[in-house]
Amino acid sequence: MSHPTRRITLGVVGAAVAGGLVFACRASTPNVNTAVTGDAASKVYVAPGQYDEFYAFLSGGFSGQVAVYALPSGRLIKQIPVFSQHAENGWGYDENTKPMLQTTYGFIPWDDSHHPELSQTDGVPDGRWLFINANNTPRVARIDLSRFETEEIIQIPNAAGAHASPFTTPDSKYIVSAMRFSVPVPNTDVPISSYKSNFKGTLTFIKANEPGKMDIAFQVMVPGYNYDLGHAGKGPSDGWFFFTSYNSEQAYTKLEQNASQNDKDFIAAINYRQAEQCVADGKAKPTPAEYYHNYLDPNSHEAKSEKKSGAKMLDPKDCAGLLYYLPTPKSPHGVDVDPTGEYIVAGGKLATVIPVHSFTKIQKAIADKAFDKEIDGIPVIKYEAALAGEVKNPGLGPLHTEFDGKGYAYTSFFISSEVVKWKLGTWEIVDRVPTYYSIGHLMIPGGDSKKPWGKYLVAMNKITKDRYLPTGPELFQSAQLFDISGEKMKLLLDFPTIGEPHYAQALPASLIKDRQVKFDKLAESTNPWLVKAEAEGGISRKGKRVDVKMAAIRSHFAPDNIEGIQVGDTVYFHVTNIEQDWDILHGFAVLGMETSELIVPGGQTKTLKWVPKSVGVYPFYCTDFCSALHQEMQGYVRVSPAGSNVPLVASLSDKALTQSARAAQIPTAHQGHERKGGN
Ligand code: RUQ
Ligand code: CUA
Repeated sequence: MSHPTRRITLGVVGAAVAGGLVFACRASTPNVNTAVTGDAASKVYVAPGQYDEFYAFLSGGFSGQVAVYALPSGRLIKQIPVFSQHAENGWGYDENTKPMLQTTYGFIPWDDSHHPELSQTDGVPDGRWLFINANNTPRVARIDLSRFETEEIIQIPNAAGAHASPFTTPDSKYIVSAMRFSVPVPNTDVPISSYKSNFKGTLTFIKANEPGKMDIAFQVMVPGYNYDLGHAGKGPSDGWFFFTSYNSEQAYTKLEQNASQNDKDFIAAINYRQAEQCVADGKAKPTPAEYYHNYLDPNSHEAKSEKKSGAKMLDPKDCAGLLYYLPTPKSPHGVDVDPTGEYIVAGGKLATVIPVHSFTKIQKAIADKAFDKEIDGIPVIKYEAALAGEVKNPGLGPLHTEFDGKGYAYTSFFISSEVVKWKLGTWEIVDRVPTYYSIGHLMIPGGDSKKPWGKYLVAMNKITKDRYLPTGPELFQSAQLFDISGEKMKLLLDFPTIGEPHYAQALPASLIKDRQVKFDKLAESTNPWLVKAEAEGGISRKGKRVDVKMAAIRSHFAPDNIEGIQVGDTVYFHVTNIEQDWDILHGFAVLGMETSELIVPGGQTKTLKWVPKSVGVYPFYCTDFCSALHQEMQGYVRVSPAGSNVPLVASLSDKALTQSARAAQIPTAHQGHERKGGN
């Protein structure tokens, strides 16, 4: 969902009223009852020095990032910058990571990240990677979970609004991306009113299982609806992918009304093995496409952008058995596949039931040709022919469903602001709890996989209101943790979140905590500006470009006095943190720079670009409190007029050397640090 506003909330409510539904708007009646039971505190209390049981990855929504929480404590333990510049550690500001945000639209400093997705092996999260989508300028990213760092971002061509993304196949061979906003494909200048004839959607399959080699495998051209969410089949339905769509009305104005006319929209069920076959048989058409692939090399810590072109586009008309539509009430949002792979559950925002499709019945309907009609070569399967059952009167505004692996499903209801627990197969409702307020996504550790770990459920709520001390007009979003180990769900904890989390993923900490990179080995770095020891620091000039190679170690920079820079020069500071120790980081900032600081982990080299505009002496310093003498970790750059004859010199001052020797027990060698005119 998009960023909720009062108006949108009331709009949906209005539609529900028009549909003759009666409900209580909990969001407008603050509930002072905290609804927790007596032992809640002990269930979320993780004693100082103890670890939590789960890592949870919540998308940042309009922050563009990923927030990592520990469960059950709800403690925020990391923000991973992905699609937005992050001044806190220089992501997207330093020369190393700027290429990560490159697209055919230029350098993009922000995006709207919705759905984190853990990589899987045999349908179970394996802790290797986390993928996440950028909704606005279509991209997907891969985060390496041994570093908690974004390593790869690929742009999706022929796409707009990459919302149904980046859900994975059970082997993470592919992740997908489908378009929330249909546009002309390829995009071109046409009247908006020609929507029906000119606007299309695409379903994109992205090769995902080789770090550094993510690429567009193939795309499927589909009618111009709004493709909203997706999930892969598993077990018997392995090889299939399911995408919801709304706006089968093909409205292009006032969608609120005009896209809410049809009783049913469609789930697109795609047999992607059939797609692979059709591509292999040469049935895909080469289509113009331009996109960027950006990769942060884990050995050099430098990102490179590569512009690529061309895509393979499949038309369902040319590939029989590729794609079917399942009529689904009404304006469906989430589509979730249960752990057995048999049931496909849809959350119809305006539906009065939760429809559940049966994979077995879909296969039979295809064999029997139980079709209503065909749309652009896509057979529409009869609703009843595919239906496993309906959960009746579940609540209002169903959005998303997760599973506990014990035969139960948990669905979020935005309008009636609650989580409803129901039984797969009998479709009976067994429990419901209110959420505070207006829940969007919900998440159970492994709850969309073949083997959910269960135990907890996190509700991610859109409206916070009175849950925390007020902070002016804008409040943080609120997550709530529930205990789902028993028959009845129990509220344990509220915790605030960063940005607007849409989806989340979680897995046991044991799957990743012992695989963490603690620092990079200097000996293995391939960074061209690496210095392995203080004596390797230096300075060089090529025309108006000056490169300074610098070592950072508790508690000084080497060199730390630089002269001979001139107005009109572009200076690159290449700072290597030569510490070989965990969690000893150094920062770097220089007076008047027009970018963020550098933050350099042990063994890495990072580069800051600086263009001094006037003469003077400019201090630089370490921004990360690294030692008792962190305040002494500083230096100076002298900037002279253009054409001046001050020689280019970089030196390590005696002062810094003596002090650092005291702090870090480095032998006091005074010589060998002075360099002139090159290194
Ligand atoms: S979507 S709840 Cu991306 Cu459901 Cu937000
Ligand atoms: Cu290095 Cu503070």
